Amino acid sequence: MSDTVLYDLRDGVATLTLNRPEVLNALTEELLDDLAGILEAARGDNSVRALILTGAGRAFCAGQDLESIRGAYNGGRPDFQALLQDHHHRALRAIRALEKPVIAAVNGVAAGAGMSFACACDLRVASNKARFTTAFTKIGLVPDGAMTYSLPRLVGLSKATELCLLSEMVSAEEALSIGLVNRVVPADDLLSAAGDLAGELAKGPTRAYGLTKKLLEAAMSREFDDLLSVEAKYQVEAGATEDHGNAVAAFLNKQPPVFQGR
Ligand code: LHQ
Repeated sequence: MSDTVLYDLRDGVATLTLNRPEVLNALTEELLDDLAGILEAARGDNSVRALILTGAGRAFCAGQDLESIRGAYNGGRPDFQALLQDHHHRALRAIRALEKPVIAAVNGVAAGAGMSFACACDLRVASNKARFTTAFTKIGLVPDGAMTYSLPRLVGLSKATELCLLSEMVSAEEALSIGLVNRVVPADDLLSAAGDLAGELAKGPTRAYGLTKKLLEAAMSREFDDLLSVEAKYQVEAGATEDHGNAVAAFLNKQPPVFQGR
């Protein structure tokens, strides 16, 4: 594997760093495949209980690397279908399929598919230097990277429509005020703030977190009664975990719970 994505695992927290800082961590097929491979491996790795996705250098991610597909415009067009389906989608699906919390630590600009990746994560902690732009319409494209799925869910349809049509740059402060990010911290504190949050989650009931993530996803597209059935099914599963049994016992003994992630 190349070094387009750096990987660090400590105390249950895996940090994935997009690592093409000279081009603002723009996405190539190689980077997307590396990212997908790491995420897919993390899925079955019990030592990983929370993840952080961030960028090296001054940017989070500037979206698709337009230089890498420059040649395809010589008398033609890139194979959008293959690029999206075989590379972008594999990495996005890997984030959503992870039954563990994934935090985007947005250190700088997040543009186009870079913003889509930030939105695909479960939580977003932003540096005060972070900026967001959907960017797609600036180059005559529609939003991709499931932006039209995630953005309206985060900020509502009206704001998502504005951001997708106008592609204006959104500051970290505005991102916080519209619910696009969960927290904004000083740039120098970003990794420690994201690390603290991920560390807290890594010590939590991993199975319940994974099921909660799936339940929230299901809730967006189900009828009320249908959702109650899904909820009961997942509660049966969460209720059968060692973590649940131990936490109830700890509560009854007036002790703090200790979660093992199983
Ligand atoms: C870049 C990029 C970049 C290459 C900065 N590529 N080099 C999916 C499938 C198929 C096709 C198309 O797209 C998609 C999904 C998408 O993601 S479409 C959207 C693609 N992204 C963009 O359109 C954003 C393009 N970048 C920008 O608008 C700016 O660079 C932003 C606003 C992100 C940051 O602006 P600045 O802070 O002023 O930085 P900069 O523009 O000076 O960039 C620094 C360097 O990074 C520069 O290279 P240089 O050699 O001049 O230092 C840029 O060329 C390079 N870079 N984005 N996407």
